[in-house]
Amino acid sequence: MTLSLKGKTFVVMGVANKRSIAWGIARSLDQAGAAIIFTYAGERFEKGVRELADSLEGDHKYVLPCDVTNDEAIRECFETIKKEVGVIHGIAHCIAFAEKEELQGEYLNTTREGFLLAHNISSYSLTAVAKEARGLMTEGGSIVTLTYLGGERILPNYNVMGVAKASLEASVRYLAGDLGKDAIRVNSISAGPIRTLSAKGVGDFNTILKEIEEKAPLRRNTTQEEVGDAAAFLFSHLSRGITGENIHVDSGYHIVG
Ligand code: NDP
Ligand code: KAL
Repeated sequence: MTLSLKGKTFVVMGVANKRSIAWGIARSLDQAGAAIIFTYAGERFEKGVRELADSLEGDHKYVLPCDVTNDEAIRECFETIKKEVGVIHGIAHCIAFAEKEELQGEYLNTTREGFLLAHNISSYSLTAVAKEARGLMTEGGSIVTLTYLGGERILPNYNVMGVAKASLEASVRYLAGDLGKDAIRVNSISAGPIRTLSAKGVGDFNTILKEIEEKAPLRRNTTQEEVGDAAAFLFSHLSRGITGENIHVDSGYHIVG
């Protein structure tokens, strides 16, 4: 990869382990020479994220807690970043959660609690983070979030997460509308299925992957690296005219069927 992000700093939210899509983004950013600040939610992941950060080429000092359900935690996280680093140039928001029980059977059975939790963590968090990060992107910026085709179409079992992704994709457009005057762009990447911790326990994941191999224009599944490189593009000057967009990095599967 020839793209250079030297001298730029990005916050990568949502590395749980080496399979995380956020980790693919971090590796692409690292290869491009960027500085990375990692945030995590679960304390049990802190040590692992620190070790992963240390395994990269660049010297990425900061691994900070940031539970996105907590406004105070988000504020503290970005205050620390402001104090320690000052200016940032973008954020990779790679965060979603819904209770397991909501991710099977009929969408109709979604509970009020399950609906609100999924929307809180998977959609509202982007807005909450953008609000705190705006003041740190004084040289312009790029915010990238991750979505899935289930936000545009009904897909089995995705259920409330599909509705949350639709809300996330609409938030991308409204945030792009608000932040464009500050030279901050906001886009999403709609990734094809990748076997991560979140995807674990999904009964028919193999069937989903096989169908993509058979039907997607590129006849193969999506990799973390492909998503990472698309994110690096969205973080770079090369994408300066793009905002409010949803780029599918899914071997072209979204145009089929
Ligand atoms: P991972 O399980 O690796 O990452 C999910 C992340 O969400 C974890 O790091 C987790 O942090 C974080 N998270 C959950 N709750 C909170 C919270 N309250 N505050 C902060 N972070 C939280 O899975 P993926 O890499 O697959 O998921 C990343 C994104 O990619 C998600 O938005 C997902 O919907 C999207 N996506 C995934 C696809 C796939 O096939 N895997 C396809 C398309 C989109 P912690 O572990 O610290 O709790
Ligand atoms: C149609 C697909 C099949 C799977 C159905 C739903 C998947 C929803 C994704 C959602 C993020 C998964 C969870 O919230 C899992 C959670 O209930 C349990 N897991 C955890 O708590 C782990 C430990 C932590 C790290 O996970 C999180 N998220 O915090 C969708 C497939 C084909 C594609 C996927 C996986 C899309 C996606 O959005 O992730």
